[in-house]
Amino acid sequence: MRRTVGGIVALMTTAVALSGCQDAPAGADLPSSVPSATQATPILDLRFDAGLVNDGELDAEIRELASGAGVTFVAAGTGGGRAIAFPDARQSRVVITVLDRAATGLLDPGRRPFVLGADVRLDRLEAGDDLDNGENVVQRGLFDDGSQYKLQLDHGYPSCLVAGSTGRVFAKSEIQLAPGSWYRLECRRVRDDLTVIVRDLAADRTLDQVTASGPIGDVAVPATVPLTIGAKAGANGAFLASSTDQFDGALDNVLFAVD
Ligand SMILES: [Ca+2]
Ligand SMILES: [Ca+2]
Repeated sequence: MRRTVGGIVALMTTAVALSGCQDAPAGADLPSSVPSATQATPILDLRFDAGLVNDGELDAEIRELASGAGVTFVAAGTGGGRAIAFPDARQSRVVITVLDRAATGLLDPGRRPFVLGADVRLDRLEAGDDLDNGENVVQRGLFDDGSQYKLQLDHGYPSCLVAGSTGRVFAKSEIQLAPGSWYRLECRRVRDDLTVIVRDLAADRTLDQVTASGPIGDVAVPATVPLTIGAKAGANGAFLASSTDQFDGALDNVLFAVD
């Protein structure tokens, strides 16, 4: 399924509609100001149909780092095209790094609203052992960098984390993803609100959205720190063979859009 700005807005419309339902999950209220079709700009739009290519605005330097076998291209879910599949984390370590080649700062949303998303299909739930403990989907910045944004799965539960100059907010869904099925996950930051949205792509329906709130402030990471897909990398994009939270499964439609 191709991801467009129109698609983001459609999902937001769904989210707003949900918040008005009596059975909407607690914390699902959304702020009135959300990125609109004319404002949200895809900075990263990785569809994997033609390889590791960015269709978004960023002049992206994309690298794949692996200790053994790398990602493979597999048939995508609904909508056709291709997705990338990571090898079993217990057999090969892989991370895809994305750098802002011209140091434009486009990967730093600052205080503006942004959306970070990906379609995911887990191979299995993590083993939770020394070799496989967590599923990192997309992130920029490490815990010690001050600013960070991150979309991850923890025992199959999607969550979003954003840290900025004034605080850190974490939003976690109560929906545990089923291995083998495609889901669209989004993290949306608007002012002090961070919302995680989980959508079942086969059923074409939003399963959950949870908003957490608190001070976040300015989100900016040094230009030398890459955005990473499927695992984290060390400072300056160095490969971390010791990382245990590699994603196990297939990814598609990685998106980062800023208002
Ligand atoms: Ca694709
Ligand atoms: Ca894993």
